[in-house]
Amino acid sequence: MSELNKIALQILSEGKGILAADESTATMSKRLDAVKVQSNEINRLLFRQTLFSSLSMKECIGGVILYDETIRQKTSTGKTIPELINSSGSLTGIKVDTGAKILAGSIEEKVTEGLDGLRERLKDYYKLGARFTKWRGVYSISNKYPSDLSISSNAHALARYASLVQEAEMVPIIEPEVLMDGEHTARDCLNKTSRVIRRCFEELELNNVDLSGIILKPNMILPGANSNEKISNEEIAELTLECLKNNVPPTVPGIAFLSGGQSEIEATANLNKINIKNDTDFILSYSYGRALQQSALKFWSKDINNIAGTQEIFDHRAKMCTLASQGKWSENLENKK
Ligand code: 5MM
Repeated sequence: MSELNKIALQILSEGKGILAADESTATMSKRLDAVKVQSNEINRLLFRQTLFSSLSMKECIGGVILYDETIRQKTSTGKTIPELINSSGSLTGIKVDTGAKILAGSIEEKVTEGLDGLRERLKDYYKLGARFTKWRGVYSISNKYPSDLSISSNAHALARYASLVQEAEMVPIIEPEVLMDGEHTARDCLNKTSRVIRRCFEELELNNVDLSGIILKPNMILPGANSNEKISNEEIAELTLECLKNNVPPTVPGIAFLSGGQSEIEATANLNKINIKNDTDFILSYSYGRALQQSALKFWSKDINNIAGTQEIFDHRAKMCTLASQGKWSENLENKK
């Protein structure tokens, strides 16, 4: 078993998942504006360190993805944020892409940037305590998108990123996110996500990436956010598993879904059903941003010094997600806080 494979398995062991707290300053400011808290370095740190020092970090959160600002911050007791995360047995991850920019040659689509100088930045992040990384490609769905250009440009960048990360002895999370926006059906989402993921693996193999030392972070297969189609958790689970079985090589140890704008309960219920129906060898867990933090953020915004209350809300969410990644969640557990 390679060191990278061990790290990937450690992050996703025993139902544990990943807390995606890597919102860029622009996105975090949007989240804080929405709950009427001023977005400054101190408040961003306060909210995040509140989550990172909660009880569920030990039992539920195998890894936390940070943004550049946070990995360099210290808590009031002088610990660095990676030290705080590691103290509960969780691993520190870092978002290393520099964001999705308009793709030349395609009017509306985006390609994720950040390869320039990445080898040097990775050395720095390793010294700061990171053991895994994240890069997110975004794809929109419509009758003409995602285009072949967007599919191949993002796959190429993801693969070059992954190869550099493994060279730096860290585990790359590969996040090809097919967005939920649109009126498309779940079948469309299945077909387009399948093409996207297939192409990513072609490029990863071309770049000699060790597939046993990565974590895939895909979207679930869902109808578009503006579609009239209503499908059950059961169908979502079946389509999602079909997509993974047909397109992800079995050497990949773990898959951690993004929540992509689903509510906390939807993201939990769908993950639970996927695990109940899981007939693959993949570990199927979560790497949620909004679906882990939304309620905690709302509560915290009412009194940013109520650390224990905020942690209680976060602990509950993390526990529900960890149960879901073992297929042990049920709706009535939501009320037993
Ligand atoms: C937490 O949000 C991440 C960063 O977004 P920006 O770079 O746009 O600020 C994002 O990549 C996130 O990790 C994934 O999209 C998953 O988050 P959700 O909220 O969809 O689970």
